[in-house]
Amino acid sequence: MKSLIGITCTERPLTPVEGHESTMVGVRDSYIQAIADAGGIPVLIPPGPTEDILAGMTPRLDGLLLSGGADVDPRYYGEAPHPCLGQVEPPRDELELALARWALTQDVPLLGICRGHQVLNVAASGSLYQDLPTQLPGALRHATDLAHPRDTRVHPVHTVPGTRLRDILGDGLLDVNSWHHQAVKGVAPGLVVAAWAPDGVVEGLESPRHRFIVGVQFHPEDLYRDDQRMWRLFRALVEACQ
Ligand SMILES: [Mn+2]
Repeated sequence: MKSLIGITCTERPLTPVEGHESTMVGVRDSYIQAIADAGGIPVLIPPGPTEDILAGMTPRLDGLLLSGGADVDPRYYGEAPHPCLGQVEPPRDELELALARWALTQDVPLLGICRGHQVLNVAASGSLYQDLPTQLPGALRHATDLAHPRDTRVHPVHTVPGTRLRDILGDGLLDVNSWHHQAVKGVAPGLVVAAWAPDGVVEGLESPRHRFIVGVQFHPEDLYRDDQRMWRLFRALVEACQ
């Protein structure tokens, strides 16, 4: 039996052409395709389910992919909003923090990507830079110009010896895409840094005491088609679910 992997979705208003006073829920198709190509069954999870829906859904999921998206509300790590904080999506914060805590408690395999990597850290009581350019002025440029293709490699990352991420991605040069202006600041207790950018930004996190709890700040779903190592990351999630 193939594993059911829940993928969290985002919500946005429909355009006037699509219909007024209603919202669209979805996720970039590369996440869905990556799970399918790794041998899993993608299941989309909309923001804002009621507690009973969530309670009925989670036991049927074998694993989770927390996808990329808007900024995490800093109140979840006890900070006031910084002037450069971007858009937040409270129903999605609530959902994903609950799912991440469920995965941590029940040892359910979880891969967090970009925002999902940050959500994982916050769910485990870590904190974030709300805006890298202003809060870590020496940092590389991690927010790539939106005109570039999603697979544009803009900076290297170095995996940490002894980590699961090193086992999966190897020790070779890993050039990655980068579509974030927030980043992990205080690493949560129980998580370890598994990959760094050369400027010290945390690009990978994992939990050594779980089956598979991994976060990456880059976007492997946009890289795996021509980088087998990125496919192995999704494959490792699917295999951990079986
Ligand atoms: Mn980056």
